[in-house]
Amino acid sequence: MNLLHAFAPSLEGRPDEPGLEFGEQTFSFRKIDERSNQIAYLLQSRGFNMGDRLAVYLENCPEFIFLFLAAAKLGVIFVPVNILYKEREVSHILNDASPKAVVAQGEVPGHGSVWLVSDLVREASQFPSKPFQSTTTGDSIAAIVYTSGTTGASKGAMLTHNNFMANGINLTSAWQITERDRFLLALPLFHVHALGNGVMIWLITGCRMRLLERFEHQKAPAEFLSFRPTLFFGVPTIYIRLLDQESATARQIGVSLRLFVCGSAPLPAHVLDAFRDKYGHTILERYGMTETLMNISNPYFGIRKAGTVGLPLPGISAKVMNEDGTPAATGAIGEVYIKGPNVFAGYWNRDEATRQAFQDGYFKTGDLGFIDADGYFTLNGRKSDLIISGGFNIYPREIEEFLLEQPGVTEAAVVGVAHPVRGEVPVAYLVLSGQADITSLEVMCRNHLASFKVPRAFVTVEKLPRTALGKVQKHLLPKPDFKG
Ligand code: MCA
Ligand code: AMP
Repeated sequence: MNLLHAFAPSLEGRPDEPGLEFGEQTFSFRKIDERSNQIAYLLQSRGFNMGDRLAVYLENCPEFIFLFLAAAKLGVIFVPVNILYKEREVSHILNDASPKAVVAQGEVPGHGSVWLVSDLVREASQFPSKPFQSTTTGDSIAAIVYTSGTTGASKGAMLTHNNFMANGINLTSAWQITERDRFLLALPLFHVHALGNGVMIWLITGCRMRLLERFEHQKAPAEFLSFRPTLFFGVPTIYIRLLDQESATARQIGVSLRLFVCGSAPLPAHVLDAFRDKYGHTILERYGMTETLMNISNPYFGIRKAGTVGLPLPGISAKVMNEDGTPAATGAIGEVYIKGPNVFAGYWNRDEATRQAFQDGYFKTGDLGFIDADGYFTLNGRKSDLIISGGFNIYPREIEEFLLEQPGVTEAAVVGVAHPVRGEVPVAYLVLSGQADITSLEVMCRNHLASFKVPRAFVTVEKLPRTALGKVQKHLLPKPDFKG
């Protein structure tokens, strides 16, 4: 079975229902299926074969979804690229994945030959919309999604059709999603939160989805009030932004809602409480990763414990392990290990990294946590010094390496500092020689790094505090106080 079998009850079973809204456009499930058939025939005519990669560098738009479906039909591997990425970050992904084409709305930083989505749509309209006979199987790779790499360069996680299906079917049942839901999706489709959760639950259940180009906190209330969704997925920054709404608006939004889900970064318990007071709903927090899709979730029925990520989803084994490979006792902190049909097939082109990521069939998440007496998991940070800002991941090492390439920077340390809205933001601590200045360093960062990776403060220090072995003691660096 491949993803199209899981989507058949919607694409074929509810052909005349309005499946997707985007701006003024509405697409029935039949139209969605036909558009993706046309693109699949077009890609085939361009010589795309099973296993070839197709990269997309697109803001949220219906074509993003049609392309994903077309690739799934053809067995082509879909490679979504974060549109906030600049030349340096995009080049790494495109060199690594070596796609046969890159589809974009305009220029792609540092990449010459782009297939404009407007041209692609025009060309596809010349192709038949009849069903496309797919030979893709559950073990075929559906997508390679790049995750921020601990060593500066990101790695491509290979996710199979079965991974996506297991995740989508699990969430549909765990969160009681049905064709009667109205789903508002404002998260970027290039990450698995929107693609692996949002698109899956929508196409598996055949509910109605309104897709937004992005979450804009000034415009979001109007979208809620006009679409009246029953279901919404967000990252903590989105829920913190929603707390700015007047109580009357919040109540009105809350009336139509059935379920608010949060993930991708820790949801502070005070936000969950304030949101409940304002919107009348207890946010359901869950935990996942690009490599595993969703692992652990607070229950739909039952207690949603603030500060925890809940219980392992059906069919998923989760355990907490000590450094020495023994299981941690109840309440003791260790590394979270995951096994199940949701776990990826390995890193693209990186056998050694793949081998190191697993132990006895379990994926070692790098997340630290503990299990309480009721079996609920609580996360306590990461083994590495990953920063999560607004739900986007940042590895300090990547920014440090970039800063050290700049003339006059002799030492650099990047640290995540608490921020009331974004959760954390990166701050750079620098030892400079005569020729460097902060203003031009900031401009360099803005020009070469995705906006969320640009340090929100640059602090010059005479030297970085180090241990006797030379390791930077990041906790000793003075932290600026961000007010939001
Ligand atoms: C953020 N920015 C964007 C977008 N999102 N620009 C274009 N398109 C976007 N979709 C940039 C802005 O240019 C701005 O840059 C900065 O980010 C913050 O924007 P702002 O308008 O102030 O937004 P905000 O109110 O702070 O909210 C940002 C956001 C965004 C909407 C929460 O960070 C976001 O969409 N986050 C979701 C990321 C996500 O889906 N992660 C899932 C990863 P500047 O600062 O330069 O002005 S998957 C995952 O983690 C696992 C599997 C899991 O568990 O889900
Ligand atoms: P990514 O590599 O973008 O898939 O991000 C995955 C990481 O996000 C996980 O390894 C966690 O560190 C973090 N994460 C996801 N959901 C949560 C959550 N509910 N609470 C805390 N951290 C989370």
